[in-house]
Amino acid sequence: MQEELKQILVEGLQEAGAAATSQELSAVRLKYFGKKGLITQYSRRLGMLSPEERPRFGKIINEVRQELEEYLTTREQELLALEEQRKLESERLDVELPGRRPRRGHPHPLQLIIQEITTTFLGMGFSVAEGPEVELDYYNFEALNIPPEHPAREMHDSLYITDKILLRTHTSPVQVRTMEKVCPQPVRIIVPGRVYRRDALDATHSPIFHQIEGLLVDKHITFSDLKGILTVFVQKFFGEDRTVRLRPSFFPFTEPSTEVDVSCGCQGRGCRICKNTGWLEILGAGSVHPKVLAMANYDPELYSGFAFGMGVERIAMLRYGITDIRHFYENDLRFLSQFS
Ligand code: 2NM
Repeated sequence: MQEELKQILVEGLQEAGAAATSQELSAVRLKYFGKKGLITQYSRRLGMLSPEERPRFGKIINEVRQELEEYLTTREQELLALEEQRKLESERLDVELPGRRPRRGHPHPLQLIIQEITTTFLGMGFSVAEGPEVELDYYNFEALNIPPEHPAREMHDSLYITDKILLRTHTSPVQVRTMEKVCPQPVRIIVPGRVYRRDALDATHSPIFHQIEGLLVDKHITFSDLKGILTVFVQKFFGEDRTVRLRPSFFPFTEPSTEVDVSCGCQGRGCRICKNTGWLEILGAGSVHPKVLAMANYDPELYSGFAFGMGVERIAMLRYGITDIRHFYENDLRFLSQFS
């Protein structure tokens, strides 16, 4: 019995030493000290011994129990410390690790064009004006000398909300509103914004697009002021080697009116972009019609001015060599990220 107990102790110490985790160690403890544990069973057998034998075996059992228990406790502390250390190691937080940078965005190509054109005009003393996209028929047409029979007023061009309210078809109503507001002060504004027309989407048309219009009203303003300002703009935007050409045209709100062309980058050699004409049509302009001035309360005998308007998409397509307007609205990053 004594030999058996010694053997149990040796095995118990060995198993406790081999336990790699506190969980494994608990299993060892159960095997020896549990309800049906090897040492527990010996303690129970003590009662079956004679009173003479009891003290001697009791002492041996107690010694074995004590030694194994002590070692289990020591080993448990070792393992718990080890596990704590491993846990801390795995949860280590490096407060000096650089953060993950979010991917940086960039302006949409149309916004880049709007910003660049706007900045050029700011440099010539213009300020930026903005106004509503849902507009009164009065500001969109009537105050601009567009009579009721004019084609631009027909339903196929405009998107009406009621018979007096529509989505603006150009940014000109902002210019009328500004004239009304600041009259009789001079006006020198640039108006970028979104406009709406009842057009089907194709490679060169979109029912929603962007315009930049300009307006200058003061005493003694002539057509040559218009040509001078537009030449500065064209040479800043397209290059110092470019020239402008004016062609007679018609707009209800300007008289006289003109189409403005910029000389092509091919320098007249002829290319696909200018269709071998040497010229690119970029905007419309003219002297503000006396009726338009008068409706905004300026005296046409004292004041004169010029206005111009351009399509942002068209300018962007010319600048970047883009052949389909729909690229601007499809939010495909393979397209957009080329303008970062
Ligand atoms: C254009 C062409 C010519 C224009 C005129 C006015 C206003 F309000 F002063 F009458 N705003 N914009 C204008 C003139 C716009 O776009 C092709």
